Amino acid sequence: TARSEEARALERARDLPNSRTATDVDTLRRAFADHLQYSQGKDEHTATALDRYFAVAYSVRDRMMRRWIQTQQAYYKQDAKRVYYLSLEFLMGKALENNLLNVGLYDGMRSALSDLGLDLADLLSQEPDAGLGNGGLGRLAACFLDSLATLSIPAYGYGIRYEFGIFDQEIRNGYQVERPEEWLRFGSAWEIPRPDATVPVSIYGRTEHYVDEKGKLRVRWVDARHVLGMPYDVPIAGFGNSTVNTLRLWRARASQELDLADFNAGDYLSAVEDKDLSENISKVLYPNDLTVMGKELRLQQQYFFVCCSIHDIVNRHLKMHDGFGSFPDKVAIQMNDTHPAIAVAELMRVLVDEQGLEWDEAWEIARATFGYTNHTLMPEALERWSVDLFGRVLPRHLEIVYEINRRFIDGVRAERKADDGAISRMSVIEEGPTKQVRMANLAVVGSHSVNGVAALHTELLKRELFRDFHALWPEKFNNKTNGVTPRRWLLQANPGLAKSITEVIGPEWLTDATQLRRLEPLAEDAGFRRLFRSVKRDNKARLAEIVRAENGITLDLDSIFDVQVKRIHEYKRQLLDVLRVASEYLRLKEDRSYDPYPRTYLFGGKAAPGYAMAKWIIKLVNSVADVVNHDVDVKGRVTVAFLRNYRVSLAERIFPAAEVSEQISTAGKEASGTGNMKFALNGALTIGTLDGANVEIREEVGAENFFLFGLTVEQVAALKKRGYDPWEWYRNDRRIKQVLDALASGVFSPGEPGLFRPIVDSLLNGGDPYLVLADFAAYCACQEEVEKAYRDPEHWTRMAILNVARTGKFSSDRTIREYAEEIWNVPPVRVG
Ligand code: IMP
Ligand code: B1N
Repeated sequence: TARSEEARALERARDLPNSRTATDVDTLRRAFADHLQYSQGKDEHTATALDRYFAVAYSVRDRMMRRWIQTQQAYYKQDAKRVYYLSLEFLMGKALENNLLNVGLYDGMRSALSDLGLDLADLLSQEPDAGLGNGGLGRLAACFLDSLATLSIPAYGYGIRYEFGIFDQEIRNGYQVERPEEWLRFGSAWEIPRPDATVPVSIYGRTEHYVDEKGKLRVRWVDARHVLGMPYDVPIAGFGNSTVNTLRLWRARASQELDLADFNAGDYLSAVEDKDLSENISKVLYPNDLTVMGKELRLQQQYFFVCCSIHDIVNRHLKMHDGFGSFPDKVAIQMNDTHPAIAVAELMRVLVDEQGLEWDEAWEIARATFGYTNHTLMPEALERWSVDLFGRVLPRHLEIVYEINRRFIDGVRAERKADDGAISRMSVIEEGPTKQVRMANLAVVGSHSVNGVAALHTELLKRELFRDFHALWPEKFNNKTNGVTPRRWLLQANPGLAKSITEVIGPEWLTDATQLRRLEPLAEDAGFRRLFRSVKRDNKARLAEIVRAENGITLDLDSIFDVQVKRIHEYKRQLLDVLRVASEYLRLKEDRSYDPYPRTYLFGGKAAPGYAMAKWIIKLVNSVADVVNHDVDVKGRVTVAFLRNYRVSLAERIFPAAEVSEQISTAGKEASGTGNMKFALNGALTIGTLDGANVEIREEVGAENFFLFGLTVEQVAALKKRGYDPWEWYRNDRRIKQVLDALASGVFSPGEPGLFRPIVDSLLNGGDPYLVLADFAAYCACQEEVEKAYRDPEHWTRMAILNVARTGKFSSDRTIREYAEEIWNVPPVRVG
């Protein structure tokens, strides 16, 4: 056939000498030289560091291309079952170093460049972070992509190609200032636009019910506005195999022929202005972590990327299959929280309205295809759309949601499986003054699997948020404890430790993290402990260099590096941490004989732009830092720094340097946490509550290697039930009274005495909903235990090594293996 003719000719053409495939050092250097010349159009006089970065990136990308095509061909030829991970966030960070390591080109490229007098590390730093996410949920999606490719699972990520990802955080006078981050200003080396695979998307308009030629009652969506979704594909290479999967990100483009053509010549300019409006859909990531805003544009984003993705998935299926009988055997779709939950209604619309399936058949297919992961119990993060807004933007989907709900409720009623109270709580539509669509209920009803992200979180889901659903469908609920990729978070971030580990136990841990257990005996090896400490010290020095350059603060490398980095949120209790630091300061001031072990407290994290209290917490950390760092009385004992613009690439510097990991959320509030895992994997010891995955981390590393404090979920509930009055704690605990009085009187805000009233107020008069005061004393006592342990360096190092050795469970490879086997039923497809 013509195609195989073409294939043979292409193969012959590719076999000619070229600089794009071979991986020896000389050819890598040739590839770099060629890309500098032919792709960047630069010579050694005009090339910038960024040009050189691009030349390296393109050289690596070339070497991923064949594998990428072969992987996709293998999936096609084997008609493999695919997994589609739908997520509004993918917090990828930088790609070059990760790709170099995953495809095995790191050492070769470093030598190739060093022969040219170039330092690979300098070029790596040129790449902007792809910050297409807020925090844990988005970074989890990125770790999952790495594990999916490494486990050879046929998988695709689907999301939005935001023009602006998470904002760049500046600190001015101690306050957070947000600036847009133009990560695409110089173009991306990794994305490949696929205009040929563009998908039309409808929004607004109305529905028409009609009878078709066969006399069947059908519905069409008319008078809609149209937008186009253009895919940009990013290759995702597995580690140590030949798999290259695809992350497909959709960009909104104005639909010229559909809408612009409707305007007559006189309206030309407004027609072109209108184009901007449609393209707004993929402009910016909503910067809220764990709060929903109910904005129309956000609903448009959700539907836009879901519509494009479902269209793509259905098309790929129809290319190989005649109908939808085998759809759930060939397709698994995982919804990352409820942000893509409209997919349930969209697949129903496509199957019923467009493909002409009967409702019951379509519904069975949809349920068997979808899985839903819940990531939080926080009420402010539960997505609800007013029926009004929903019906205006997505008129047909509202009808479908009503129909799904009607059939669901009729079924439950008919089988007498729930009482009226339970039914109204499970209804997808919340009745009341303004009716709302409950996206979590839609996701539960429309999926065959609902999972939480840590054992405790899943138990609370079953007991609280989804209690009625759990009683109805207990078999639907399951736990998948989160994980992180050991490639980025140990091999890449902490090359010193990774090398030491590989030297003693070999490289198998990179794809089987449980092998880290073989380090356990090394905890008793004084030589290994010395090596471990020297690696940690080098990492502390690397981080200290950043803090010196950014904050102008010189860190004491002999001090304890005590770190809390994560989004700023009241439930995460950065306040508990900083209030204790402030209290330590006051104690040092009043008691000249108090001699704590020198400690450096590092904070980092972004506040949602509209979250006033989170912004006050940032200001407080910076103010405490100003006072403490400049007071000669405490100099050297306590140092505080707020690291601006916490992001994936900075995190890669922070975790390896940390010694104490602060995981101090109010019990029951943190669904899992993943930063907690990255710290432990890098040998930091956790001070933490029994919350999220902390519980399982403690189980793995052993209670004696974990600093536990604070109220449990049950104790929190009991205290609240009894009636928690923070004033009691204020009156009865001298340290609490002292530090809150100091805050209120302006000790930490010289010249602005009332500045921190809002914080004191929220704790004392606002009811202290996250029990900062109730856990304060226990936290302080536990920190004394931390200090005592640190004073014995051999003992501390033993504990740290055991933390590394025993955190293999928290590899995202384990998590993904569980999803693949227990939810998706997808076997791996080996490539090459
Ligand atoms: P995709 O799923 O549309 O991205 O296509 C994946 C891969 O399937 C492509 O890279 C092709 O190699 C292969 N493929 C798609 N359509 C055909 C076909 O009609 N014949 C042979 N291979 C195909
Ligand atoms: O998801 C992470 C967990 O480790 C964290 O504990 C959890 O807080 C986080 C709405 C969220 N849950 N919900 C969100 C993010 C953005 C948004 O617009 C909610 N993030 C989490 C991974 O499981």
